[in-house]
Amino acid sequence: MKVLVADDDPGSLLVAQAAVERAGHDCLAAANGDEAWGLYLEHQPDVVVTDWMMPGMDGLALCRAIRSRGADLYTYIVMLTSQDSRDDVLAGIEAGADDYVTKPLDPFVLRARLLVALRITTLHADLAHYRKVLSQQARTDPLTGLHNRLKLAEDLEQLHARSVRYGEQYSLAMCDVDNFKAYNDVYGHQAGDLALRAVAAALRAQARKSDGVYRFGGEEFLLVFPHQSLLRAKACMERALDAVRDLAIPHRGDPSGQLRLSAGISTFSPAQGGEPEALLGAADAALYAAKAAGRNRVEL
Ligand code: GH3
Ligand code: MG
Ligand code: MG
Ligand code: MG
Repeated sequence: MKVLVADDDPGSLLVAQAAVERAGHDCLAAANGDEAWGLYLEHQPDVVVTDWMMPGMDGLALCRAIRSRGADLYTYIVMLTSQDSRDDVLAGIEAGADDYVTKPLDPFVLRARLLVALRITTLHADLAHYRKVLSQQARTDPLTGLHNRLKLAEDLEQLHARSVRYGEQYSLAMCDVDNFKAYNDVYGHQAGDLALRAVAAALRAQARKSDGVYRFGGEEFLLVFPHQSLLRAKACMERALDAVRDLAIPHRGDPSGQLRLSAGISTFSPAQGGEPEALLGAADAALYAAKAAGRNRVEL
């Protein structure tokens, strides 16, 4: 661990520093609270061992400053104090300290407390890791690996707010595999799954990096084109439909004998306004029109 020790008493600082280093940790030493805060910001230590009474920023203020940052990773704080009255201990813990050690400092006591610190910081690091993994998982469709509807809702809200603020347009395309129920009926559900994965990969590969590609539901995909007009988005979708046709996945249940898509486009323009929900509805209505007009096409 990286351990920051702060104490305005040079003797006490040396004892603490030696104990930290003997325990095998990297030690940063500060002669007062302000210096400690500077080192903290620069080095993000795992543990802070701080004296209570220091000129300038005292231990209590240092605790509060560290806690108010709400950093991703937890900093374990040990207060060093000769003030071991009950009230003082409570004030220290309330300010954000995890533990306290009374002065004069016994190096063995500090080593023991650092073992606890290691346990707690490891726990927090694990927690942060799982939180990140779960958050990614919650936004990913397991079959296709594309982003899912939750991520779409978040991204769309952000894009919409940005577009309103800067007066920019953007377009959405809702697309749906043609006669996919028949595909499952003829080839089986597992083959259907494989086809959906192939379609998803083709859509993702064909789209630009800045375009969003999401699995909206069953065999429906949603594409988001930031800054793009209706006609530009239509051209993009025509290419996407080409890319899926180029996969040449045999489909006996489709008149063409191959797996194909239909799509509907809608656009947000700052002049007309409108909410993302309405845009999704409009793209869905355009998709319905594409289906009604014979499928395998893009409608506005
Ligand atoms: P249309 O051309 O009008 O879109 O006809 P369709 O048959 O594609 O439309 P429908 O909504 O009737 O059928 C969609 C089918 O997609 C039904 C459902 O079983 C299938 N489906 C949805 N999700 C999955 C999936 O994850 N895997 C597989 N294999 N099939 C799925
Ligand atoms: Mg002091
Ligand atoms: Mg369909
Ligand atoms: Mg459908």
